[in-house]
Amino acid sequence: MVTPSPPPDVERLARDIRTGDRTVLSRAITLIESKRADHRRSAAALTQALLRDTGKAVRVGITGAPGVGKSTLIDTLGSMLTGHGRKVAVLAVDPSSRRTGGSILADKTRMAQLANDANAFIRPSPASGTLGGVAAKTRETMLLCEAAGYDVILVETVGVGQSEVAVADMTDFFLVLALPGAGDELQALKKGVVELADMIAVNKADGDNVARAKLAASQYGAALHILSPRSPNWSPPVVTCSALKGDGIEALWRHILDHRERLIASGEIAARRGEQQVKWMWTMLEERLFEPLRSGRALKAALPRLEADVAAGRLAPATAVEEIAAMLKL
Ligand SMILES: Nc1nc2c(ncn2[C@@H]2O[C@H](COP(=O)(O)OP(=O)(O)OP(=O)(O)O)[C@@H](O)[C@H]2O)c(=O)[nH]1
Ligand SMILES: [Mg+2]
Repeated sequence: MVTPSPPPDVERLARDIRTGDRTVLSRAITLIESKRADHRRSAAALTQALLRDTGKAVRVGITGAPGVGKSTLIDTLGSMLTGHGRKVAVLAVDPSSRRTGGSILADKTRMAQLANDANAFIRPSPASGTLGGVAAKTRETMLLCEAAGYDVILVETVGVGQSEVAVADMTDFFLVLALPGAGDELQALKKGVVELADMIAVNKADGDNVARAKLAASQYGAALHILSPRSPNWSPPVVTCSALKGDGIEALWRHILDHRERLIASGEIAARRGEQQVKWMWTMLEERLFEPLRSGRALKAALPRLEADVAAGRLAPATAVEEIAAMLKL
């Protein structure tokens, strides 16, 4: 296969990223996040140039209801890992408008240790957009971080909408955090999310909560038992931990490494990543194809009228599609 040679500045950027320079990495991520067509071409050339330097990290997705302790866990786990000599990148997928400039700051304060750690790199979620768009940017960012030498990637997403699926689709291990509580906690966790879980960790197992956390863990364990696991080589464990106190975090990481070892041996990690790459290609293409619908000014102006006419029965949907296709020159 012949790949068009990237413009020289991209080559230099790629070289500087490989040295692990954080300022360069941040600049490259900004390029990835840009919507400008020329930036997008450079960004694609950049990821292509770095492709062989990617893929070596342990990729972990972390989800759970707001306030369950995801950021606190990432801070504790991430600091433990940098203490082991790892380089940790923390990314996020949050397509909702929930998060504005202010809470990016809040995130950094909740990851106070990591935010000041030279071997950690924290990048907030790309600004709000479609889930597909936000997830695509986070995936590319993950690749850049790997090329820059980060060997653990932690991707946080809040348990709303479809963002968990997007994060499960870009990671090797999907960790679901839950809270200690009565049986109805289980109902609170969406079934679809539990099905994606490679492990459930009942967090805040400290102080008065320890017994309740253990009880919740055994209930989750029973519930997981009746679901068919994602991999024939892995039964998702249920653990308890305290992200705040650090209890159970070493054990949690050992499970992640154990999973990795087994799925590398069975070839599943490689197969899963291959499928993910193809899926990314299609989602990016979809995004690209829909782009003119969102950005074409004439079309954007015409869409409300077309929708209204279709809704009122004045215009057949098929005729509306013909009109739109003509405007898109399809
Ligand atoms: N007691 C106790 N409190 C915790 C623990 N982990 C987190 N918390 C507290 O729970 C609150 C929420 O923690 P975060 O880490 O911000 O939770 P999050 O899941 O990242 O929240 P969002 O990003 O808003 O969805 C904070 O006040 C934490 O101090 C824990 O293990 N034990
Ligand atoms: Mg958080």
